[in-house]
Amino acid sequence: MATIKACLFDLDGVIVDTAKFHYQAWKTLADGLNIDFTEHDNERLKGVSRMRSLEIILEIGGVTMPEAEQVTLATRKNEVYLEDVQRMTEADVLPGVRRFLEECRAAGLKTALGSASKNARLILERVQLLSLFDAVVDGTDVANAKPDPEVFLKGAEMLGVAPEECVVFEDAVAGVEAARNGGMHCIGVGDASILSDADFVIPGFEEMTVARLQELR
Ligand code: B16
Ligand code: MG
Repeated sequence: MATIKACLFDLDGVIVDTAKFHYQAWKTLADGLNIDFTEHDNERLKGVSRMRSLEIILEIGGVTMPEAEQVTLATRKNEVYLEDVQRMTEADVLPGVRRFLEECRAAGLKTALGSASKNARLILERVQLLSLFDAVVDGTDVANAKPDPEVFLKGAEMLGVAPEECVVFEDAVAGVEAARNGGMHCIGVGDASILSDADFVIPGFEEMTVARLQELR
C-alpha cells in the first residue's frame, strides 16, 4: 500500500468547470476572426496555456499574425473570461470537492493546487477555497507546461513531501502524464477510457474519500 502525505489538484475540470467560460471567450474571439471554432475543438485547449490555446485556434482557421497582435488578442480574451470569473461563487465548486478537501486536511494530508491557469489564485478566492490549500502553483510560477511535471514537483517541494508520497487529481491526459513524469500517483477525474494512465478514475468527488487512497499501490 502506498504512503500518501499530500493531495495535489488540477483546477479546471477538477475543482471548478471553467472550461465553459474559456470556450465562450475563445468563441467570441474566433467569431471575430471568422474562424469556425467548435466545442469539440475546445477539448484541445484543456490544460494548455493561454498563448498556446490561441495558436491552436489560429491554426484551425489557417490564420497567421505577428506575435504582438497575438498578445493583444489573448489579453482581450482574458478580459472577457474574467467577466465570467468575477461572477463565480462558492456554488461553482464541483460537487464533493470542498468536503473532500476538508476531509484531507482533517486526516493530516497536505493539499496543493497545480494549474496551468494564471488566474488560478483569483478563481480560488472567488469560490472561497483558497484557505483550504497549503500551496498554490499556477501558470505564473512555471516555465514548462504539462505534461512536464514542473507544476506538480514545485507543489510537492513547497509542501516538503516526496513525489512518491503525492497523489495528483487530474482531468486532462497531459496532466495525468505530468503526474506520471514526476513520479507521482494519479487519480483521474472524468472518463476512464481517456485517462487510462491514471491509477484509477473517479467520475467526480461525490463518492471520493480519504479511505479510498488506500487503493493506490
Ligand atoms: P489562463 P488547468 C488550464 O487550467 C485550462 O484547462 C486551459 O484551458 C487554460 O487555457 C489554461 O488553464 C490557462 O488559463 O488563461 O487562465 O491562464 O486545467 O491547468 O487548471
Ligand atoms: Mg484540467
